[in-house]
Amino acid sequence: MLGFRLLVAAALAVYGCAAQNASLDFPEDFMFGVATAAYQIEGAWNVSGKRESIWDDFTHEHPDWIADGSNGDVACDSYHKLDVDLEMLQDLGVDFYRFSFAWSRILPEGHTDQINPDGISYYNRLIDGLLAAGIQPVATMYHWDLPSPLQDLGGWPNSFTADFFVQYARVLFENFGDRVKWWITFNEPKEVTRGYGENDKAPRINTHGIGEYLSAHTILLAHARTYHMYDEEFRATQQGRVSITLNQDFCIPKDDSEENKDAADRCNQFELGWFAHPIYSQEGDYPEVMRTRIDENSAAEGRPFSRLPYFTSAQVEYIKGTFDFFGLNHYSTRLAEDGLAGENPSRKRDGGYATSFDPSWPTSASDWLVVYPEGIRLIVNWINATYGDVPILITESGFSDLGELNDTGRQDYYREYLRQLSLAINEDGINVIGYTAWSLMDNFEWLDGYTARFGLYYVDFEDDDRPRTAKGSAELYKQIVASHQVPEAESTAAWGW
Ligand code: GBE
Repeated sequence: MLGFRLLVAAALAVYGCAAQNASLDFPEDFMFGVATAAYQIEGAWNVSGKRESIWDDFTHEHPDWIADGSNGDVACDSYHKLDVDLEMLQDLGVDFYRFSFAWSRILPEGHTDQINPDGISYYNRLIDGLLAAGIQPVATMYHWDLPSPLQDLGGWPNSFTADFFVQYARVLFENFGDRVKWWITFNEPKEVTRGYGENDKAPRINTHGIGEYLSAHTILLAHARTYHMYDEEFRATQQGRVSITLNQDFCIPKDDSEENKDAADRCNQFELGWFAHPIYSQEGDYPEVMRTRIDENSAAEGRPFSRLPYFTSAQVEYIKGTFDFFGLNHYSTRLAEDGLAGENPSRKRDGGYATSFDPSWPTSASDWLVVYPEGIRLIVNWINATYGDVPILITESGFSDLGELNDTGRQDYYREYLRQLSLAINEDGINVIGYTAWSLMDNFEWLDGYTARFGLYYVDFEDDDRPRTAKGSAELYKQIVASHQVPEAESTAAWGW
């Protein structure tokens, strides 16, 4: 019996190899990780010297804006459960852990005149714990939790916020840069700007069409200054990498018409190019199509200046090239068509496109997240074609459901997205260096509160102890990380692709 089994196993192995062309789906040095963000997991919102951020204020003042009226006061309580988090990471066998620093845990007032030793020691324990387990820290400086005193001064539309950010970044390099070798200045700046141009992000100051462009401008300069500071003062000794994470749910044309192809291109330029073109393109500066349309709209509105601010030519040069890799968060894909959407004026309306989903695409627990695995292959190809052969690190990707332990939807998502990503690498020759599953565990999902869950681990938010339980997807991911192969589907799928 045993002999027969071995024979079958050997035959399968040979078949498997032949089917896989005897090569791995992912190169040996390809890195796999998982991600979280401070406000979504830490809790301890007012513990050990931490002060309020705009997300504390947002959720406390307006529980009615959150689906279940909840907040991140306790969240996964990772501030107190660091050891458990480290065990989970070790069990997954990941190469890296992407987490974010809570600015107001380190600098309670946002300013460097007061550095909170308990905040520093929390992140020291995290970083040392990771390194002891052979896991690289990938650290995000800003994942949406601006210290409230800086919002009182205007927040990101105020260009001086860049000064405060750079000072904060210096504290991070000085305290952690001896051990952190992968830095991300901002997570999803486009989403940050929505706090000043739409109603779905803190601080919910809806200066649409104006505040969103001003905040993007500040963030781009803050990013570039941080990158140059690293170059000038830290790179020689610390030898790390500094970049930014941009998010794009890729836009493809709704049909073959020229106008909808243009609309899809405008979508990608107005959303991804907005930040990517100044940093990653040869020419630098905002994409031409943004410049033209927003200048024209502003003039037509009778304004004496464009709602899209101008960089000086020195600033264009200064921002250009401030990257060591391309951090990309990618979850989903949209169909774009020519047309007007959003408030007047707004970035959405300036873009002149509307987006929708193909009804055949599988859905998730998030209204914006549908499953279109080819999208990840398309977008890394687009980035490569548009900005050249930059190393791409997928810094987030994942799927939401209502909290099933046998999370077949998430398992199918990872299998299919990773299969497409491996095609991008092996067939298309795109330089993708790593993939990050969002998220290590269920956590505070912003406006959705705890209703939409993204974790590889289930978290029981009813239990004071916040116990974590591995879902099926944790097993699957562990297997993929260890083998660098995507296993054939066991057809758990409710959907057949
Ligand atoms: C990331 O954001 C975040 O980095 C992470 O914190 C979060 O938990 C995770 O993903 C899961 O959400 O038609 O333009 O109004 C926009 C994802 C929908 C960012 C797009 C939803 C960006 C959130 C719809 N947004 N996406 S529309």
